[in-house]
Amino acid sequence: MSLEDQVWTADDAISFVKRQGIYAEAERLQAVEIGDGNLNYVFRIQSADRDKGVIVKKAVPFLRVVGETWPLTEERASIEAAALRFQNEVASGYVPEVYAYNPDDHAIAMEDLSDLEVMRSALIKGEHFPLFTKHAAEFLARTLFWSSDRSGKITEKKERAAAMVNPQLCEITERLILSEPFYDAPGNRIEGGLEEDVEKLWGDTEVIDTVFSLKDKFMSCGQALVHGDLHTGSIMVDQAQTRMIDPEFAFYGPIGFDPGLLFANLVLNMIHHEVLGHSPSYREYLLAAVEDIWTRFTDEFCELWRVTSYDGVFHNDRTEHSYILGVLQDTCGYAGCEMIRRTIGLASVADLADIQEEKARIAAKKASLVIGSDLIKLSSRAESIDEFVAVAKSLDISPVVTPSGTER
Ligand code: SR1
Ligand code: MG
Repeated sequence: MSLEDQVWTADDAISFVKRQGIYAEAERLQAVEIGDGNLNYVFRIQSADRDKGVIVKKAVPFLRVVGETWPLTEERASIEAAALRFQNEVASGYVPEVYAYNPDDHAIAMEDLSDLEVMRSALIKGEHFPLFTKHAAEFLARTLFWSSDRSGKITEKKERAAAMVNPQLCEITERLILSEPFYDAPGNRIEGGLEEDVEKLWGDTEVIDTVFSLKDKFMSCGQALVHGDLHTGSIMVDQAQTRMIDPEFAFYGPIGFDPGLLFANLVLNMIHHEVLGHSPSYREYLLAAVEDIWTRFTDEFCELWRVTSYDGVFHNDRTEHSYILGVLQDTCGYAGCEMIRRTIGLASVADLADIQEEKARIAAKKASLVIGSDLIKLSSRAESIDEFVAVAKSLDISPVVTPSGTER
């Protein structure tokens, strides 16, 4: 049987939720495959008798977007279930509830969030979410603090870290975010018109050497249980709620990786609106969000650190400042890598790829490469989040189409 024959049908997903006791055998159910991600198959199960459905996420033994030429362990489902359960414990309300996980099926049944929108699509439409910064900051502070050594839960941390070793998914990140976009790798997708920009990036020794350090830290610094893929496609929102989904890349890594990916994707969305000549106030909204998330996240992290007081004399203004500064610098660096890989690497994002007008799309990608490299360089000297925002604002990204859609 080929690996692709192991993909579930809608009936398989229905039989799974019944076996897990979520629905009675006699209940009439419908299932549709709704997954649009790169890795897994996702089914929405609905019963004629209940309003709310159930989501079934099934890991297959290969990377969905590539096929069976890229085999991948199905154990990622156990990492995802464990990460969701931990995150729900310490940051309740910010992740979908897990109803069941079965290690033999490599499948999770979880809360249906179909009433919410994927944040990337909502931001492309120019929507505003007044509670998002508070929610994102609380999720970051609580999950990263309570999984870190700073919480004093040092035995639990080591046990969890051992259970959450995630070598294959980390390798995807090591390749796709922290290696291949920085040399002429076959998987890259470099659009015509970017050749000179890409050559310049690859020839920039400061960028290359800094990416080496960021990659080394990603591979060796188990500070906290990071979500590992916190881009805006991993966030569901509405005006009242924010949920972080899809933590199959979770592992013990550098804290700055999560805010780094999140901020990069907000800046990519900013570029999208800039090149299309949309209202400049949206740029201010997105950059204010970066600043607000950072401030709230670090304030709550430090408050939890003070109250928990595991570090005793070692927790003082000096150590607090240098710890948070290290996280800030990593945040800048990983944000830069994420922007670059979303521009020329294997997995793009709609904020760039779905810009229809070629000139505007190329202008957006050029801007992303410059801001991405500047953020990588900033990572060795950043002192405050204002510098991150200043780099994101530093380019004059002139609109390539007028708001009415006519090319200039
Ligand atoms: C080929 S997998 C590409 C990307 O999809 C996931 O969502 C991660 O971001 C990964 O890097
Ligand atoms: Mg995902």
